Amino acid sequence: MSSLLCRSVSRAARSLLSASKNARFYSEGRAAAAVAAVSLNGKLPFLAAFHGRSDSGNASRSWVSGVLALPAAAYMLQEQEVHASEMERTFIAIKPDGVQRGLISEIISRFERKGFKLVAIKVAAPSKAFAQKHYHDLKERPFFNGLCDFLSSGPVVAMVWEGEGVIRYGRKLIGATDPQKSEPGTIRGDLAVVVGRNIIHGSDGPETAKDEINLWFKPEELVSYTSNAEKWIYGDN
Ligand code: DAT
Ligand code: MG
Repeated sequence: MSSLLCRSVSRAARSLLSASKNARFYSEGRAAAAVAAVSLNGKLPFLAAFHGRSDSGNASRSWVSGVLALPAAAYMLQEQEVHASEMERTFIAIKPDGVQRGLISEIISRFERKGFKLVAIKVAAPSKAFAQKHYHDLKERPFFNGLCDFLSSGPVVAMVWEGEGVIRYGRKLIGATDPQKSEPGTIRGDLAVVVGRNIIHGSDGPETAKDEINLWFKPEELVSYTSNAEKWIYGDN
């Protein structure tokens, strides 16, 4: 299919899906896709004109594959909309040691390659008071003051990552708090040596994730979008 045709089909599928949102069949992806595929013939008369051609040239073959792609495209679009509203988010920060050691791209790429989606990012220079807020649950610990001095000593890359199970799995990617105990293959296991310089922070549960995202970001700094890869990262068989 030409890219123009692809765009038209995609637009038509999208408009059909949004039109069908209030209809009962919206909850059943395959039914919506079937309706979309049938209705698209009416929406794209130039496509319908191809219908019934008997020659076996490329145009005919690409029309056939186009027809087959329509239900799938509509189904995938709908799947993505459902996913976007259900996805979990976590707060991840590259601490001053990770930034100073040039590990920003290394750390981001591990989350990105896994299939998680970056929805917010900024370079911040937190004050000591801000660091104390961030680590408030550790205020009784002997290392609290040094920890807050350290977090406020340099740039931090603050991020929000989104995906199914991202809070728990993000912690797995990061590894144990003490890099001496982190497994090889984890971020701290591969890239850090001591607990006081373990290069990365990750929320440890749904409540802290929500609190930390709210502490570091304004709602308008979080960007909701559908990534192109999502239809290949998520799916049930
Ligand atoms: P995590 O960062 O894995 O969630 P945590 O919340 O228990 O770990 O502690 C926050 C940070 O405090 C941790 O990343 C590094 C520092 N820290 C933890 N235990 C420490 C210790 N015994 N000595 C020095 N710093 C420590
Ligand atoms: Mg913690």
